[in-house]
Amino acid sequence: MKKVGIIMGSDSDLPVVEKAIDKLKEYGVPYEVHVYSAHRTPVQAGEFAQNAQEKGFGAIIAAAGKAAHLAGAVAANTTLPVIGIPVKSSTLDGLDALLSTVQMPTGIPVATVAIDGAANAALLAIQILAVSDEALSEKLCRARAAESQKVLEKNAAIEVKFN
Ligand code: RP5
Repeated sequence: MKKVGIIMGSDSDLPVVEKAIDKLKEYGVPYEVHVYSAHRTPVQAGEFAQNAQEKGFGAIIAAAGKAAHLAGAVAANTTLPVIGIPVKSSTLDGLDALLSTVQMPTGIPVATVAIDGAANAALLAIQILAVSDEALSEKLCRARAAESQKVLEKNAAIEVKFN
């Protein structure tokens, strides 16, 4: 199976990124985790992206806060799908990171999840790998069905209480 690369701009992003790591573990998807910064270690961030395809990665998740250029800088250096997590790490509540991550110029897409949306970033990466992995795709379907079942049970309890 292809690996998912997870990179973050600072180790201070780890509490958010851990939710993505947990989700990849849950699905048994191999991953690597690194700290590379678009601003503080731009050479290493670029090299990681340039070598990612031949190193067996199938998708890259990039998490950063403030003027968050990491996902965009990575996307500029690979044609692998790049998923950006805007991290809430400043006085602007993550809106700065959201806009910096989502507003990419045409030609260099970044699939941006919600502010601190690390679990969804992992799920999106898993969905990308599942396009060519039937067992993974079935796991995703089972998880969706289980989620639906939970909501149906909550609905039944609410209906009994109020109707
Ligand atoms: C960004 O600046 C990082 O991704 C982090 O969210 C934020 C703050 O970094 P530190 O000053 O905590 O290292 O580049």
